[in-house]
Amino acid sequence: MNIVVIGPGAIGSLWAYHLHQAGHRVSVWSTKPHSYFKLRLDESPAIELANNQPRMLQQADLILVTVKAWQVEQALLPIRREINPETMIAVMHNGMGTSDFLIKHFSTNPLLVAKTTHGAYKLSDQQTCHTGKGHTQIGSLNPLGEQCQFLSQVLAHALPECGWNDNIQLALWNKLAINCAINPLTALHNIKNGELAAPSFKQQLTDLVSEVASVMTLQGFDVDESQLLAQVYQVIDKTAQNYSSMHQDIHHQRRSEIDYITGHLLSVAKLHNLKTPVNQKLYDAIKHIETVGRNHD
Ligand code: KPL
Repeated sequence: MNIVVIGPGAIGSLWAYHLHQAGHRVSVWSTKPHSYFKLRLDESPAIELANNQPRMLQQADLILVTVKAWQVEQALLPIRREINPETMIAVMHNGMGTSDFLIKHFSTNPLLVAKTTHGAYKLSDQQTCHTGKGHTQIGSLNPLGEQCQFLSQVLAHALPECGWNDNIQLALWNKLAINCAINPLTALHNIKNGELAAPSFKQQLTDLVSEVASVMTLQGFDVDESQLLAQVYQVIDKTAQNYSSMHQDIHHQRRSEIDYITGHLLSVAKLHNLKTPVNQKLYDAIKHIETVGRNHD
């Protein structure tokens, strides 16, 4: 397949590398000006992929968008005329809230959304480390996307494991619950995920998850609140030694994904006239740090 990966950050590079090794014609689209993009994964020899070549976009069978949620619009809008109306577009990012934009601007394209638990980070522009093997799920965002279930096999062949999920929205909401609970708290308290297992965080985690569960119920999902909380504690335990992505963004004074994690929850809660004060407080605190900085607290 002709595949363009938009946003070769850590996860984008991981996929670009494996899709290339699986025999696909892979190129990338990045903010870098060069026409080639050099990529090394772990100890493997470097590969060279075409970068920012409109012809590749025009010929793409699949565009895999791996930029952060808040970058999806700004990455796709300038190039939308280069994208064939039949090209499959799959987004893969933390958080939720980009589907309205995609459905509005790419209504003729098969649209898909994927979530992955693979861990990767960039040592440098060219060097990516695959830090943890994970699992990927992909599902459709529109009826045309439903016809692209074979994509899960394409992805699974390149980087196992990957499965098709008919109920990808539920999977995304479950992940959103985990991110609403873990990410803002670890960023605010400047702690690793594992430190949230302390009894002092129990009430707050319970309240955060309870609010997410209420919103999910209003969205039509059948939610078991205690199971959702148990999942949060499982992730805290499994990723105890990690700093969450929001912790890292705030620590490095980068824009975080708060608008597409807690912010998405708040906007859906608002549609249902539901108050979610515990999440609102964390949202406000993170926005405050993003705009004013931690020193002015
Ligand atoms: O997805 C994550 C993130 O950091 O964004 C978790 C699951 C919380 C792991 O750190």
